[in-house]
Amino acid sequence: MRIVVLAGGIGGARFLRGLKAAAPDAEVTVVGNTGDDIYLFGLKVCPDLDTVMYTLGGGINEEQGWGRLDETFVVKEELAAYGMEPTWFGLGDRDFATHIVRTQMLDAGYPLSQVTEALCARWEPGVRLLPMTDERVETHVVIEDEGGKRAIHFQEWWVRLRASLPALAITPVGADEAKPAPGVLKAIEEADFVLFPPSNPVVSVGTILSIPGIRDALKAKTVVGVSPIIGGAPVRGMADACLTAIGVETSAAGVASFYGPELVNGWLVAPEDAPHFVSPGLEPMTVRAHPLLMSDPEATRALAKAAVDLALELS
Ligand code: GDP
Ligand code: FO1
Ligand code: CA
Repeated sequence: MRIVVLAGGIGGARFLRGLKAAAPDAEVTVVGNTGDDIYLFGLKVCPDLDTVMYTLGGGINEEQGWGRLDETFVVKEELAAYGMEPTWFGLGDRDFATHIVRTQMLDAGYPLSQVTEALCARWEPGVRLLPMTDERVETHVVIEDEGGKRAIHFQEWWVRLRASLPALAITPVGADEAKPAPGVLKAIEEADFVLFPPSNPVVSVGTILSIPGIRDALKAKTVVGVSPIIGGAPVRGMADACLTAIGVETSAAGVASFYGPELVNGWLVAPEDAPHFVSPGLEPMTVRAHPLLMSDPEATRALAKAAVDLALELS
């Protein structure tokens, strides 16, 4: 069985861990979001690719959901002592090594897809991890403060401001001109089905879908998604602020309509959301209730199995 998963960071990575347990013999290709990527101190940081790689490779800080296990922050403190900015992004010492290797390889001329493969040779995530594109795409957020309206990097809005200022617009800068990374379209074409984990619909899955060619390739496929929204709120993080920015209601039905029945064929919602699932125009989508909290390995495996079962039924 060949499965493609479009993944962001924490929600994507945890779901993938469940998928590996639910379908141990499947060949899984992950198309990872790189719109969150940021250059810091001259280094290329790819938070979502790293979150998937560390989570599946056993190197993640479990409580936090991102960054390394047993991390120390000596370099961060030393940079701050020199007055280096930004100080609001917490890069740990172990994590720094990943960004140094990545940047050195990129500077030597390797595309991000090959660099990611090289990093994964150490972590052995048990999936093929591809960036959505080899080109630079950065999600920017338009905010308005005392200084007027301006666009800032997504990480500054998310991490420094904690989405406290409303996003007036969220744009994946560079996406229009970007191409899917080598192997992405082929993996989709050859997949038995495609899964959308409960990743952020706007700045994770939405960003991947903004790369020309990916959405069209998915239209020929059975796609099953898992709602990241339970009872009108994200399970973690501030996805509600992203949905509000693009005029989508923060609900399982709101996210389903955002993807649309022409893209998503099956949709898993929490049992408490199923009775309220009002879906004008969504009839072609098969909606199924299943506990959606990835609270422990067994619940996560069962959720991934429900997604696989629904996809097999619909293919
Ligand atoms: P990020 O890049 O680290 O923000 O991670 P993703 O984009 O992959 O996933 C973020 C989304 O995961 C958030 O919108 C959360 O609501 C969702 N999420 C996190 N944990 C769970 C969970 O246990 N169940 C479900 N259904 N969604 C979750
Ligand atoms: N998220 C934070 O909220 N604060 C941080 O200081 C932070 C550092 C960080 C370092 C490496 C990395 O891979 C991820 C990191 N994240 C941090 C998480 C991440 O940037 C965001 O949660 C996602 O990109 C949002 O989708
Ligand atoms: Ca992310």
